[in-house]
Amino acid sequence: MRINGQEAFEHILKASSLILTTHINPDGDALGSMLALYGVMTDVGKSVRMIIDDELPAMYRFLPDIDKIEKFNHNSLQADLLVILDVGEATRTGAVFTNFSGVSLNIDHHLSNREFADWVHVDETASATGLILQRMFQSAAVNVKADTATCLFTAIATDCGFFRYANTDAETLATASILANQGANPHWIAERIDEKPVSKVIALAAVLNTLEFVSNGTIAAISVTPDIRTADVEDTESFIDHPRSIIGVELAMMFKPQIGKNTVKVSFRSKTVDVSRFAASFGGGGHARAAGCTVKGDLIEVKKLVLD
Ligand SMILES: [Mn+2]
Repeated sequence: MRINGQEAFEHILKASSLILTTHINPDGDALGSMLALYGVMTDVGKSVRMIIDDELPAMYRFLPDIDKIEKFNHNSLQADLLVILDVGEATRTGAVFTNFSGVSLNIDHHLSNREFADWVHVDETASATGLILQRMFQSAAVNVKADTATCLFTAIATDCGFFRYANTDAETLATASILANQGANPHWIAERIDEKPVSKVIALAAVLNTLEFVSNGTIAAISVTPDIRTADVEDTESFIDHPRSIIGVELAMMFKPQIGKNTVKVSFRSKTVDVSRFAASFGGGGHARAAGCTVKGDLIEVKKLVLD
């Protein structure tokens, strides 16, 4: 059932025990939103656990309380309420959703949201799930501490490319200002997000060597071929920003074969076309300007299929 933000927050406040989760391959919005809600709810005395069915990317280690996140261990999960943040469909939680017996609430901003939870508060106009949470905190007059502001600022800033993507609107900027007032340090957060190990720069150079164009240069594709060492490079997602930035390119794609599986992860970024519908036609989803899917086959097969 679709509910509004106030109703969603009331459900959270009514529960005495909460499990928070988010999507596999967690990004800044996923982790920042989960940690912000964790901070606010533990402050009011609730029993709160954070569980993700995946590893945590090292680049977000600076986020307060990130060490409290548990990796899903396939035990069945129980709490008054499962809050699923920044997730548009159940399988994106890994096996967390299916192993939880109880009532679930989904707070999200994905255009492709499938409304799988008992209660769903989805606002696809919000630039980040962190923005939706900050709206709830503000309207409930929650005292947002500096650590929580840092988590929310990271959530919002990373989902809008540090206020450069098409989803950056007046509310996004106004909210960032409020969070800066509440103790988030934009420069410090940007430095933490931007710094990277040398292995990542070397992997990026190799990936950019695979750059190719189709459709008269309006589509640019890069591939994370298996020979490119990315074992210690967890976040290759940002590599797609390079082909996307090329003059004349309307649609950027990145192909990444998944080791040990006969599947390829495909990411899409666009300047004007709706790629969420395109990704959905391959069983994926996302946002209008940023989406992705996982397609069966090897790199050559999947590239041909998608580019055709
Ligand atoms: Mn998000």
